Amino acid sequence: MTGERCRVYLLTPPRIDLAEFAGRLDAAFSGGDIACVQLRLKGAGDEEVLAAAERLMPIAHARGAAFLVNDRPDLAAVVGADGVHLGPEDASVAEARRLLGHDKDIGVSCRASRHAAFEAGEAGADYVAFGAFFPTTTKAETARADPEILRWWSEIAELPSVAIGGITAENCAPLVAAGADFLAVSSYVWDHPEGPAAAIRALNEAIDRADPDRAAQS
Ligand code: TZP
Ligand code: MG
Repeated sequence: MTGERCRVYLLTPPRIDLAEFAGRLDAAFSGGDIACVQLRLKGAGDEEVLAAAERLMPIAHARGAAFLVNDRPDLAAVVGADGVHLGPEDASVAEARRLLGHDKDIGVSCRASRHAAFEAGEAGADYVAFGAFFPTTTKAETARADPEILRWWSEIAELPSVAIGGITAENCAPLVAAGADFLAVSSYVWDHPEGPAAAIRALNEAIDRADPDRAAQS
């Protein structure tokens, strides 16, 4: 397997205490490479999302990470985020593109659907997300995906893939080996007994162990 090294894509917890969480996000970055932070606050009002983005986006940018907003291309546009992550119940790629323009990243959750991934690619998405690969309590209703979908996608498409759902340093190797470009993680990082930096360190070590060829090339 060759290509760019697989990287960590970090989701916020669904609910946060903003002042406290800002410190935890900064701590996560001290554990090593994080490509992207997705603000994923469930049940939050617009003001809460906007305030969180204004506080957290500079932390991500200071470490060279992209900052994406979940569900809401309109709010992503207001705060000048780097993009948006869309699920099936959210705006279309076309609508998000209209709001965000061509320089921003639009990711689409395709669950375990090859058809959805084709459609997202044709609609102009910048990445497709597959999952959940493992049981998760972070999202109530999830499909279950097999790592084979990552292998299939990496063989037929140029568009990067994001693997999501219950991913840990202990279970991620088959996803990396199958060609995932990013591992999206939430509870593993925020619930890690040794803290978020230890979790990010363990994930990056696991990624490099799982694919030493790609690690060496990057
Ligand atoms: N979509 C499928 S699983 C999931 C989402 C947003 C949650 C991932 O969180 P965790 O805690 O890493 O399982
Ligand atoms: Mg959504």
